[in-house]
Amino acid sequence: MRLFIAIELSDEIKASLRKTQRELSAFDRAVRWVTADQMHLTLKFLGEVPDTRADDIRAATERIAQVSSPFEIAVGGCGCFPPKGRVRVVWMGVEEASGALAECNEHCESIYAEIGFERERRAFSPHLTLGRIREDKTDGRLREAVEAVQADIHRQKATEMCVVQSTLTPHGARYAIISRHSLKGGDAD
Ligand code: 2AM
Repeated sequence: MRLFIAIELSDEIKASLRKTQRELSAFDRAVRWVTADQMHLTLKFLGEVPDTRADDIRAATERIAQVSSPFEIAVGGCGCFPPKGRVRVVWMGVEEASGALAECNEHCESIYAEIGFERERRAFSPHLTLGRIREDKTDGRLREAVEAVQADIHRQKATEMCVVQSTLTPHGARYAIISRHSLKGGDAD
């Protein structure tokens, strides 16, 4: 099974992501937009794992949740990966002022490493993927349009993290939450 760890998004944030996707609809041919049920904030991508590891992963995730504090994200600016050259991903940025999101990601890196998952080499760059590029023949117009988007800031409390199974189908990835873990750490209210 293919697994990743994520925070679910509120309907309000999903609606704001949909609005931004509509504003960029001139690029519908270049971009495969994610659907509302595919939107999430990834904490850690685990990849393909044997089904027999599901219990280990659930237990490790519960340990992470026990030491991670709830937090509030602010979703706003729009950008592209990579930062220069041909665009591969269009995203909305995620900010979290207290440091609890970065700490939660750090707990993920260290606790999943204890059970055999490689640490991510790239710095954690929290984002919400809006779309992935099929083939960018837009000569920079897509990047310009993304950088010109003026999206309102929307906030959301995150109080639980989820283990998510991803099934790749010819129509795109289907995600199913297989367990939820309440964030119980720290001194957050
Ligand atoms: P992305 O949104 O930036 O593409 C499920 O695939 C989730 O895991 C996506 O949110 C994806 O991030 C993230 N992810 C991180 N590393 C990945 C990888 N190597 N392959 C696929 N997805 C990855």
